[in-house]
Amino acid sequence: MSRVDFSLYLITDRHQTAGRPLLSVLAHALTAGVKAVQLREKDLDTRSLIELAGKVLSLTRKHGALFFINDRVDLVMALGADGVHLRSNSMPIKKARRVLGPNRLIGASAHSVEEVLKAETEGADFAVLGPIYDTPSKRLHGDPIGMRALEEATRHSHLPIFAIGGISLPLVPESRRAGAHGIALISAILSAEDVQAATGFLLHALQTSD
Ligand code: TZP
Repeated sequence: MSRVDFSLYLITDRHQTAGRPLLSVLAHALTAGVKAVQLREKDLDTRSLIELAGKVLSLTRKHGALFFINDRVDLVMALGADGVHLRSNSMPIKKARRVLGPNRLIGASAHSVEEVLKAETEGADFAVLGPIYDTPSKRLHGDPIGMRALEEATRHSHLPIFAIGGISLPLVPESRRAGAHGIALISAILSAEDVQAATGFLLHALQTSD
């Protein structure tokens, strides 16, 4: 059985919480059933990041959710987090595996089918492919690659693949039909007026479009 037993992967951006404290928004999402959170706060220095990571770790533990940290293999080890999320300019997957061992999870960002296949060969546990659609922070993530690319990736790879980039509730069935294991997102939860309700609807849509 895949060790990736979650289908909703919530990624943080404390600038997209509509002015609310990140921890309280995360608490609502976790209460509604989110089972995997990735801390991705690229503008924080190490000291501030580790402080925030410690708080998010406690919160995820309290709710029985997995906790990933973007890019920082060192912080994952220092805090005992559940996994790391690697970008194309992060530590290479194989090197990260040597540090993290076989039990911690490694997620890898991919922007093309080729990058998914590379992540699989190198030993990632799952891939996050996108941006599938336009996102508010589009310029940072490149041009949308579309559902076709997701379909192709899921046909060619055995890795669990999460669709990312402009994914919101109406796009869940389409993502599933394209073979996605799940969805990864920021704004559809963090910027929602009612975070708990938005999370609940997304989880329900994922469960019913299996
Ligand atoms: N990687 C590709 S798109 C993206 C990341 C981190 C942003 C996703 O944000 P949203 O708000 O879910 O579209």
